[in-house]
Amino acid sequence: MDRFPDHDPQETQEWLDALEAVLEQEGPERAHYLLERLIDKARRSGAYLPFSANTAYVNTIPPAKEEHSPGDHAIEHRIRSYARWNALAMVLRANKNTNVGGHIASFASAATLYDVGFNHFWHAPSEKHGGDLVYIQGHSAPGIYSRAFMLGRLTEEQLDHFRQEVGGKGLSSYPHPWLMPDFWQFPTVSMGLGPLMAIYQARFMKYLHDRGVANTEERKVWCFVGDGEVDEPESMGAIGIAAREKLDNLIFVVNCNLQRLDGPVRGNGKIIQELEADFRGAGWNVIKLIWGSYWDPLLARDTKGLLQKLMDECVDGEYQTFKSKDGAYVRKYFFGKYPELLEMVANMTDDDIWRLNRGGHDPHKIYAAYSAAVKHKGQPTVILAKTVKGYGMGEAGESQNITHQQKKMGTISLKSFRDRFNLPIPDDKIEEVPYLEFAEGSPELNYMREHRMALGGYLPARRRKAEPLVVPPLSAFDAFLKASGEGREVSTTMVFVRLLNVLVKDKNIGKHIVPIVPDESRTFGMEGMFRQLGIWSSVGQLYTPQDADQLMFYKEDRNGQILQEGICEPGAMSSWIAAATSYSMHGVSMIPFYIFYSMFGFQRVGDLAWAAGDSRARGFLLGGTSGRTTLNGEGLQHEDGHSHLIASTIPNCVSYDPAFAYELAVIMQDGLRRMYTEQEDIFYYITLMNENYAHPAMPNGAEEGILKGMYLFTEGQADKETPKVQLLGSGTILREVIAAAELLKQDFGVASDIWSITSFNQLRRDGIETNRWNLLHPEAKPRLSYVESCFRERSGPVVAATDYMKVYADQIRAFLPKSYLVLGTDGFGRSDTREALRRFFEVDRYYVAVAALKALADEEMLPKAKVTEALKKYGINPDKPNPVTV
Ligand SMILES: Cc1ncc(C[n+]2csc(CCOP(=O)(O)OP(=O)(O)O)c2C)c(N)n1
Ligand SMILES: [Mg+2]
Repeated sequence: MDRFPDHDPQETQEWLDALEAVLEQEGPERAHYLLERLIDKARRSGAYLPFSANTAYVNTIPPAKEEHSPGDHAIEHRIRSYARWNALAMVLRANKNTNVGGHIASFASAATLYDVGFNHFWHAPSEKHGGDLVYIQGHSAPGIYSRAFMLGRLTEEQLDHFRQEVGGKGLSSYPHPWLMPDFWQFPTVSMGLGPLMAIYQARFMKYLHDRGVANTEERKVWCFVGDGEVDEPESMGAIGIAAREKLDNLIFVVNCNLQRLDGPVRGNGKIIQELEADFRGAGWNVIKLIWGSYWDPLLARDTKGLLQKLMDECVDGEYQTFKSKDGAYVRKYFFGKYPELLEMVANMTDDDIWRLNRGGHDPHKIYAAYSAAVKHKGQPTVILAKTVKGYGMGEAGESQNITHQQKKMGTISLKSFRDRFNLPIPDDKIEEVPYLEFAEGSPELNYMREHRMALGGYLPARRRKAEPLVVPPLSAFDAFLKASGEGREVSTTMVFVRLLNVLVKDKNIGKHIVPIVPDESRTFGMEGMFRQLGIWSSVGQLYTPQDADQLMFYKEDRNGQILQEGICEPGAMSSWIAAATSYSMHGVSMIPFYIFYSMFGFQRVGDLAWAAGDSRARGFLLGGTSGRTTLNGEGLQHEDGHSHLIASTIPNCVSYDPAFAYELAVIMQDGLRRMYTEQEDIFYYITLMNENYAHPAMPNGAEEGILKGMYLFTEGQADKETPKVQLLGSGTILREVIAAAELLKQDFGVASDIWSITSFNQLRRDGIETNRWNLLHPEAKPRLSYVESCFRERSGPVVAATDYMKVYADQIRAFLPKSYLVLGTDGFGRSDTREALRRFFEVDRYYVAVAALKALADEEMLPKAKVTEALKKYGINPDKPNPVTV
């Protein structure tokens, strides 16, 4: 308001009095209406009124509108105090003997926010309710364990093994479903992924409901977010989507303790005000939960708005400093700014002033905010709760910049913590930091149990399996196992789309398929599915599509099956994770197929792919237009030569680079079986290409090799005198290898065995496993890796060529008894024809032939002059610059 000088205070007062009268007699809704009309009138008359999404720095819900908690507050306080202590104890104890780290201050600030949720709001899955989903902030894990311990869900021994998981009794540092598959549901500790995944989870629940797959109506997604965490673009980047999709099943709780790891979040500003404007601007329902009940009488007496003015003026850096000091300091430096306010608190002691609490520590206010949030319709809700980082830690960390990593507390601090929370620990035991439990039959334990039972059971808890699905046998894909026939040249992408078409029509699993595309359907020839399956939209289609008169028009539908994500790979990946973990979160397996430009896959959303592994996701990722030379024309940013390498870093990601239709059919069928019938916690990454060619029939008995990673495609005919090579090819480059074998035979009389390598990644995994076994069983008969067993009775050097970096094929070197020469596409891509690119990157048939001759020459099976002859014959300049350097 200071921006506008008041030229006529009397007139101002008249308007304010008029408003006051409306508020009193007709209520706030009428007042709101009149104000909106006045603003509208002013704007229509040409006045420039810039939008402000901010309200005063006070609670959104006034005391008179607060819904009262039905809980027993004394009992809840005791429960919470024990929870605080145990959380702290497990970190201190874990660090006494080992140096494994842990966090105290985050949960200390959030304890009441969690406690109210556990006691009153969060449903576990039961007969009556599908269960709420709670994304817990990673660094609050000790507090969650602490509560589970008090309920008898975890033992003291487990608590003592916090962050010491190797022996099998430990507790994960953070929420990791991979490591604690019955407990944690969502991996959240990589900042920003929790909020992003929660938004798409809430959206996916609406999708499931609209499609009639699962009833998700009463269920909510709660997501706890750190105020520092909102710095991540992933945290804030999708909030507009949540509002647009009207996700009223979504509640964010931002724990605004004003600090992150190094220091203040917004020392010079106010994080709550900043977020209020961001979320309101995006269309969210915003509930500010700033001040606790002890402030209510002061605010009620603040008729001139001076206290509110001071609250507005004070920045977060100051608010943090206040809570690191004491009541006398707050009196002097906060209230002391205005003599009237100093007067207002004159009859309060310093202790009274210190007790003025923040909203996020007040169970009554939290209850009121939560109950308003769960009732709100038509919008997602964010609760901005102001708290104190390290609450209760006193001089050991409360509101101190160092507090985030504080994992030690001296005896004096522990004693004052004990006294502050009235904990029954005698002085002579304090240094042991004993865990506290409520005795069987105590009112506190009964209270905790009864409240959880009323809400359906314990949380967090994770479901490991759903009903298995009956997946089609390989014979359902019979058409793909035969040769495509003369003139029927198709890409593996087209083959995939046809396979998907078979699957969506399958009577057992058709309904479970979730095709996910980030605005690339036309790129992959999937536009036919728009009409056939429909694009899911919660409002259906409110317009006549431009192409309505065409067979394959752009159809949006409430029952649509396709998730069209727009140009948002992190969002598409989050949808995929929601679908891929649906077996656990919703008790019904979904089969997501997310297809993307391989270059905008793992390297764009790598950390989400890692979280998918941790989440035990089951589904298919399809890297379309894969390879450095196979996507002609697109150039450096599009041509991918390394996604398989990134895929190989995720332990439960199974990856393949098939060349032919039957390979893809075999791989997909087996993936369906493993993930949805056997319910293995793995997911698939399969690369697809856009090069059209004819597909041969499946060689007899090739299935096993296709799945293991290699099989003999054709055998070279050779007598004893004929030199022989083993040629390995992957993806479309297999076709260059096949052509190279022809050149070798015709031009140099060399015979080749040709192997199709469907996965160098899988071959390496098998080899590593075999070597490991041999290492640990030195006197047993050594086992052979699959690669070794393939080449045991084969002669001639081995040459491999792929459309990826050389290191991809190089992965099996250790398991090859012979010399091994690898061709690959290291370097930046560029646009040109496939032919020119393959020559440039030295992976075309001529280079394969030259490499084979060189390998034979190295083994003295051919004179070196033959290699020179081939270079000349195929027009290869030996002084051509290395493609990596240009
Ligand atoms: C992507 C990512 N970057 C950095 C970190 C390291 N880190 C862990 S906690 C933290 C500070 C968190 O502050 P805030 O979000 O405010 O949470 P608080 O502990 O204050 O509740 C940081 C930087 C991380 N876990 N994830
Ligand atoms: Mg913080």
